[in-house]
Amino acid sequence: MAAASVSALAAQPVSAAEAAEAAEAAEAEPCAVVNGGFEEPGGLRGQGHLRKDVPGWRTSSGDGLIEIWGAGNHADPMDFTVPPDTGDQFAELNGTSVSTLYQDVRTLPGSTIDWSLAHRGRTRTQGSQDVMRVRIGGVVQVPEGQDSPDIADGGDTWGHYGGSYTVPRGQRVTRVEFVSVSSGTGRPSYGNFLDSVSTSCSLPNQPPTVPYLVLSGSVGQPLDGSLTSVDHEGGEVTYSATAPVPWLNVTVRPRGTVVARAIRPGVHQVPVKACDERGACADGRVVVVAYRRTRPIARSLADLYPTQSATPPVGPFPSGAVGKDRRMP
Ligand SMILES: [Ca+2]
Ligand SMILES: [Ca+2]
Repeated sequence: MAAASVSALAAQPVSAAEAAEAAEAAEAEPCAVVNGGFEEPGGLRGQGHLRKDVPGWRTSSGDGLIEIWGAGNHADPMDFTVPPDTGDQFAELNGTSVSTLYQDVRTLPGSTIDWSLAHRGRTRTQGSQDVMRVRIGGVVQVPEGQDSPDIADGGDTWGHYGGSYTVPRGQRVTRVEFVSVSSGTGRPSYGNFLDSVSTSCSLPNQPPTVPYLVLSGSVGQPLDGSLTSVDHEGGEVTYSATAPVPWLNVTVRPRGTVVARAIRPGVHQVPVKACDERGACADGRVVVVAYRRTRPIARSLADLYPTQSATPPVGPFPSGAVGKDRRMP
């Protein structure tokens, strides 16, 4: 049985500069946090390193100090060694005081941020837990973004958590905060170990495993690209596009040539299908990044919004978005 497969999908934007900008915005990784495992600066051994040179991270602490722990540490007041969740180092949210560590990441409105982290309490005292939250929102906004439920752990093991956040319209910079809520020891400079922080972005309704073709250009301008697929038995492959949106016209011709024309700025997506003559099919997607003709690309990206929802949902984290020992897939 031959299987048609959309094996290679190449971008054909209108210019190299626009290609770079659109691909940067449309690709999945602009929202990644830096140094999420607290491995830099490296080579730190023992507990309690107070640093101002931790790449990527900022702190709410007035002294600007971020606390990093390395191998061979001693978790006073209970004298034992805490292994990092990953790598050689981790952070303590309660550095010299109750504080928040945070990063500002670049985001595409309408995209989804998936986050994950490892959290652990500092003391092993039975029933004692350190508590933190994840807060995600705009850099300046009231109220201050969305809070995760409490993330609470004792000192015996690392707990693993994950959740997601939809970037609202117009929000191109998003602040991801890791907030100390309380310490099981009751001491403001003790508690809330944090490690293995990771974020990733995905465009709305775009399964990351489905190949796609990115077309970029001005509103109203025809955009050309081509889909490539292979029938391993040498038969013909035909293509089709389904579920067009009202402000996007996509035609997929035989041999995989795509012509698209958007009448509204934004990121628009259309599923496509490649089938061989025996009816075996593979799914793909055409992503059209359309911007206002009269604006330079750097500004027009502010106008991007998702196809499926003119107003992205903004609300509390969905129930079940946070669960202990649950990693994001
Ligand atoms: Ca680490
Ligand atoms: Ca501390």
